[in-house]
Amino acid sequence: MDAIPPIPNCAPHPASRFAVRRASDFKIADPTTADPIASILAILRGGERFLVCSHCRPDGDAIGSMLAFGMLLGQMGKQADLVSPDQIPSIYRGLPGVDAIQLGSVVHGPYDAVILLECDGLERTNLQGLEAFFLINIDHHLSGRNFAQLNWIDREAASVGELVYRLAQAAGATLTQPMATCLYTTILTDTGGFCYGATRASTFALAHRLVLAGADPIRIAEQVCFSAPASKMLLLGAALRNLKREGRIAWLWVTHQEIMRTCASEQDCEGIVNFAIGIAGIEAAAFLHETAEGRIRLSLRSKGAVDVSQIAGRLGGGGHRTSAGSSLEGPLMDALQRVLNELRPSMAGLQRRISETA
Ligand SMILES: [Mn+2]
Repeated sequence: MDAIPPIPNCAPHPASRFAVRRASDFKIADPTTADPIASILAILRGGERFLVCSHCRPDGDAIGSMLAFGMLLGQMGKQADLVSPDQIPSIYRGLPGVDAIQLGSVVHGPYDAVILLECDGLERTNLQGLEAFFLINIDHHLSGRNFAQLNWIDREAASVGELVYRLAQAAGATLTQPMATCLYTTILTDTGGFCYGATRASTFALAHRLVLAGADPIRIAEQVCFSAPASKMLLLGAALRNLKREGRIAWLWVTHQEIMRTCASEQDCEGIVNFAIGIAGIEAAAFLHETAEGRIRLSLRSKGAVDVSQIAGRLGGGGHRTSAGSSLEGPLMDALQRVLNELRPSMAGLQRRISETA
């Protein structure tokens, strides 16, 4: 990875009139407060300057939620710094306000609070210096944890963007076209185009409201779903040559050499696993790719019968029931063996359940 430039706006703010607040300055009796929306709004209204961040290698939900949260803070008259440790994938670079996201790895503040979107712990952010601040954790993953001073985890939400929408509604914010565009992107990407995850009637109701507010579903879909670089298709070809099937499991992989040969980036690995879960009769799928550092990135998908967040959890990662991931030690074939060792028993249980009900 390229050297990460420092975050220009993360130095102490010259106009700042308030002292740096530390997590210990805040007294919240119950971290799993009964009314997280009201508690979060109270913190936002009481402060002036906030940092908004998400997980490393940000996806559509991470980026769209960060941008929408920044817009909400802007409407509230607050200052928002948005930061990512990794580049924004090209398909999201057309999102409104995306230039406001700064690349960086160390944060300084001062901030009244740091908002973490889609993270089950500080380590997911790949940012240093966060532990000094009051932390607000907003998540919808099964693997979500109450690690922050204030936690709002709704595992029913289709995207964290859906939670940002609810927060903006409670704050009385105006749903502008740019905000609606960012929030629609979070739902479109996290549900795989309204195909999986927590897609339900309320998801379409929210999409309806966002389109009425100016989100253009055709233009957003074109940007997000039909703008892949050619390198991604070449990499997909290499991955499909490594496709294997065993019963109800399918898996495929690419080596770092194959990534280099196709001139692909790690971002191009996004979504390749969907071609394996897309096979008839397959209940769980895995895609592994080798990083430049020799680590192995694992993506898991399920059609719902198997909870891949548990499998990812046993391999040091996490996620949702139907979509999860992890980072493993190499070499690639050893990592694949560890993944199959976890997947096979879960499929055996599934086969039993299917034959019992037959
Ligand atoms: Mn998400």
